[in-house]
Amino acid sequence: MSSECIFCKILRGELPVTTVYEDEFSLAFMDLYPMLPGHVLVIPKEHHASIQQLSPSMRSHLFEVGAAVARAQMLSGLKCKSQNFFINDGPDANQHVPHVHLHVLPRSGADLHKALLSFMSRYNNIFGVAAKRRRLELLAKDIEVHMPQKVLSVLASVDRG
Ligand code: DGP
Repeated sequence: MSSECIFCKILRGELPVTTVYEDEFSLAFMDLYPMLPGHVLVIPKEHHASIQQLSPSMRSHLFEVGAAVARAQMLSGLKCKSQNFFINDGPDANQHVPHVHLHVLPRSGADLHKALLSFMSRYNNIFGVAAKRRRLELLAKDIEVHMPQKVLSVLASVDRG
């Protein structure tokens, strides 16, 4: 864990978060500055800035959780037929939070302009964080209900030894 990292602060319970899935290795939660409604981030509980520092089994686990999130987004009430999965890995690649995170962005086709616009303006918080968090909580409930109790992955068997 890193003392300054905001995602480590979330993991330690020092910052509020709207979670859709958690297991002993990872956490999936609503992006507070979503590019589109239902934007979820999946993080490892270990603090590492780059995917290069993760074990192969941890990288694979993040994508297993991401795939389960994508399925849950499609089953939820979201307008969502597809997803972008992406990782900004390093400052030159627009990584703002130096703790590995997989973006799972629900897409519905004609939403590219909306996504690009919110990418540029999402840190300008004109409606206030409280209202935003209420909206995120409603969306999260719709996603969380379709998540499996536990995502099956190689990690548990590999890393428990
Ligand atoms: P990136 O630019 O790839 O490093 O993405 C960082 C994401 O993290 C960005 O989409 C906004 C999100 N984010 C930043 N601060 C917080 C926070 O305090 N809580 C949550 N839930 N998301 C955050």
